[in-house]
Amino acid sequence: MLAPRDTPTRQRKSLNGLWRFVTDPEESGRDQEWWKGLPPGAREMPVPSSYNDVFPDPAVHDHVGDAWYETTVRVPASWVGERIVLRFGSATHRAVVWLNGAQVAKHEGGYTPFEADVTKVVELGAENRVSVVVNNVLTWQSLPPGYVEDTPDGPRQRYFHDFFNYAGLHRPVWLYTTPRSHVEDVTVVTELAGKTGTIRYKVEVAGPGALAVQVALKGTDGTEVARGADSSGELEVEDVHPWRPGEGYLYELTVELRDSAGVVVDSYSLPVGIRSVEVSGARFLVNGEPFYFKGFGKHEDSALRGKGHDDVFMVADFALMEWLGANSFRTSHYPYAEEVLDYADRHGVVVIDEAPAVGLNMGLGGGIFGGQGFTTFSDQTVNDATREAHRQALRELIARDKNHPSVVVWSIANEPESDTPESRAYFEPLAAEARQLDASRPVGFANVMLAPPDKDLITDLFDVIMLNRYYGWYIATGDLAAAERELEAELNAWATKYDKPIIITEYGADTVAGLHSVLAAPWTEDYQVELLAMSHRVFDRVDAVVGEQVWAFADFATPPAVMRVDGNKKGVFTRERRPKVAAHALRRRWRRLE
Ligand code: BDP
Repeated sequence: MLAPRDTPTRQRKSLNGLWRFVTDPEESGRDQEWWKGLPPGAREMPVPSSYNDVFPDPAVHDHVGDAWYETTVRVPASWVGERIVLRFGSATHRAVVWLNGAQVAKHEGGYTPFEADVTKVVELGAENRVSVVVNNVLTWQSLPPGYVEDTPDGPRQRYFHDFFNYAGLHRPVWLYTTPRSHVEDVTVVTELAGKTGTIRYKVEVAGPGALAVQVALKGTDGTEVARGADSSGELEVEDVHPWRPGEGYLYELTVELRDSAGVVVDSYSLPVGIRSVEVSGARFLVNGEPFYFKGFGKHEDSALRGKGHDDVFMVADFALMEWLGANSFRTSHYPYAEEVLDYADRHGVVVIDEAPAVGLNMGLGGGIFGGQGFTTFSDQTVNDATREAHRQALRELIARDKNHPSVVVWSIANEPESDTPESRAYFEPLAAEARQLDASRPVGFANVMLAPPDKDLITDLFDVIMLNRYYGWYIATGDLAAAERELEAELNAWATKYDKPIIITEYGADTVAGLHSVLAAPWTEDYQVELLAMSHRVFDRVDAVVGEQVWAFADFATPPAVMRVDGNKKGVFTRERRPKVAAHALRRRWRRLE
């Protein structure tokens, strides 16, 4: 799926700003046709943002069910003759969209974009009303899963993941044009052999008329370096300037559609980084060279905005990662905004791109304690319909992100149950699906502590081993000597069982900023520093470990829980992005200052 861009043949208009907003606790909006106009009492709500934390109002913060958004947009009269598309970066977790009272889109899944061709519905040169109902309910068939409990005080959303169930219009909303006959999609796969780069490309065209496809590749100085005259083919780039970790060199691939007179009908430009990714034995190779992941599991999370995309936080987070010497992160536990991947592409940051499949494990509590009292896989819980939703989420993730050079691994789930025959039956087709959708990138999942190598039943289906490990925190709490022994024993067991690279995708300790103790005690900044140092000693002793991503980049909001102090405090930065002492320690290691 192409991102909307301004090109010589396309225009965009942003719908970001203040929309009208109302929650619908009685679920009456659909019956009363609120797409014809919101009832009195609607408030103003910023888009993009989560709606939960903007008002000091528990009825909004803890709302379960439908919430309505409405805005108006003046569509330029000059857009006559164009195809006009309304596009949402995401709507969490599902939405129905109307334009001028006509339903134009319906989408399930809170972290991927969707769009509607509104050419026939839009009124040119006039105000148009856009109405959206978003619904935040999590069920056993949604990703992530959850269920609603009816209580005497109203419905309560329960779920199995450790971050707050933020909802709303989290990402930019656009109205954009394309010509009637247009570039519908472009796919690129790149390879690197010595000084020669190869781009295999495929262009999909939609609309009337037989049009010729031409593609041209330019370097950053504007020089054309390769050209193709077919809807699919291979471009060879001699003396290539590769995309590499730390340097996001991007060529520009311009796709043009021309009519029989040679007139350009549509033009679309895609940034392309030429790089290769490969797993070879227990090594992870980028451009043929061993790559070591240094970085974080993150969240889209900040005060007031919740999961709303925010350029200030995005740029600041990347800047802090660079300051630390981090080279990578995982989009735990859902696909992040497209703007984030564009930024990673431009700055040479490596990304493990994760599907919104978190909480598929009833052996885990909100963090890691205690079971939930359900069976994970059953007719009543995670079932075939969930797997279909999961398959669809993978399709949409890969369709959106397949062209990003920064993305080097697909993570198809976080900490799912993976030690039962049912889990194998569930994941085998999904791993195959991911490979079929994109054969060019390794596929993995983040394994949970409950499924060490003697219990896990699915790792053979994947290319990389990604481990979330809490030695020194959830086990061997406060005993770093025992933690060191046990962590090393487990990593060696993985390395003995499989000839695959191991990426530690989570390790860390909850840390209250400002809390210190002489003898490093859990929850203090001193303990976080020592736990990370202990982990690093072990990683450095196990050859198969090819990466370390600390949990987490910053403190983040969770549902209320006895193990959470105003949210999850495993951040190396506070939620406001102030460093804890561990940030300085990581910087010394990752920038090799010690
Ligand atoms: C892991 C999860 C992550 C949690 C973390 C924790 O993958 O989402 O936030 O543990 O407990 O189980 O802090």
